[in-house]
Amino acid sequence: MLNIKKDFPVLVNNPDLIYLDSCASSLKPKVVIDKIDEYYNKYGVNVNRGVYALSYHATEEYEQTREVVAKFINAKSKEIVFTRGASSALNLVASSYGMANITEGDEIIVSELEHHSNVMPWQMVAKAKKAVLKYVPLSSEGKITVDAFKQVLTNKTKVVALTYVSNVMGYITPIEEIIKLAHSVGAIVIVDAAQAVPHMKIDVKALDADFLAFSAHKMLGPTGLGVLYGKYKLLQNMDPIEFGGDMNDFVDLYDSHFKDAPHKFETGTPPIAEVIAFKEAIKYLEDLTFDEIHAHQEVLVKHLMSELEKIKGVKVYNKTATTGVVAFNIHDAHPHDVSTMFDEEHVCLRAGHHCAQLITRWLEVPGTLRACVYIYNTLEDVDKFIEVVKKAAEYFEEW
Ligand code: C6P
Repeated sequence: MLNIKKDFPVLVNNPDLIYLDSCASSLKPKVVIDKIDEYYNKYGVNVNRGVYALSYHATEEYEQTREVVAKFINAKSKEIVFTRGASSALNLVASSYGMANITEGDEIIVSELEHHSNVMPWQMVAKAKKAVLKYVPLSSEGKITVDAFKQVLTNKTKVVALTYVSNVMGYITPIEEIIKLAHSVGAIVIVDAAQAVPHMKIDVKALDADFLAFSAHKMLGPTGLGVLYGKYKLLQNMDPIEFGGDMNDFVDLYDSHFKDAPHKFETGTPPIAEVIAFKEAIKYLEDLTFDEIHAHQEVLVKHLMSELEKIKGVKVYNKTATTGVVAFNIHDAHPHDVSTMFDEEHVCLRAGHHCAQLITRWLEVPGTLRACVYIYNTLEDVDKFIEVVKKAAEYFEEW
């Protein structure tokens, strides 16, 4: 089992804290915080603009992260676009690729497992272009299956936008087979990997994904930063959706010429400290190794699920999920009412629809409680969490 709480200042400074909200945002190890500190204390200047040594250094540190990210997912560095988060990355594809390539009658496939940021942008495209939005029917457990995907795939399908791991159900979508099928009808696939990248090794070439989006802050990195991977040919053929400083080669009175991808998508001063520090998060994860991360998580999830199952009045919605997400409710109590009991006991978890209202509606509940275990959690954390669940189950039974 991993034993790394000491690497996370928030856990060191709050020894009573049981942090089970890593799906919303993970905690950051000291190496990441130190790198942010180093940027502001030692060179703290803009990138790609200054013609002086400090600016060259900042630019070098910034571009090194692009290389580290590319290697991490087996892409080329020119295929990595830095964005404000997974949401911005997903919106960029819909607003640029979607608006330019979707026409009347085309079909776009999504699912009820999607986070709002991977469904709302396609609703906008479908409305604007008179295209048809289709939903993969979920299995009785709430999973996307290859067979169900085949039911909605047609020769009119142009775009498939699916989550790799749902932020509520935690199931892993069989995305590799789905991508093959989508490509067989000429559709492109956008993979929302925001909840996948923190937990599993991703190889965009092996997957043959056209686009893949994720956020730094869910995988030990800084906030305000995301990544859009795109096949270079697709990125090169796309127009930027924001215009301004540093994304152009020259600007004339009535026309301008953009830089090549990825730079044409990164206008304005980027989140420099965040990008620079992000590589430390990736190095930290890689040093732990995904084998160790899996093994650790497996023990925690098994223990958590088996203990929850024993408590009367607890309903778990995703019993077979393995990625560390557990969605549950206690009796018929509203998750927001229950969550205050967890807060009183220093247990951080999320309650509500988790910005994925379609799946809570599919589950026919107003929301769920959601506990997410990650690399720094321990069996003791799970036991303390279970104690609070027991207390809440007793309290709300009498309510
Ligand atoms: N989910 C959660 O608590 P941003 O907020 O842009 O970094 O990521 C958006 C996003 C996209 N896809 C999935 C699958 C996600 O889980 C998220 C973010 C957080 O579940 C905050 S709503």
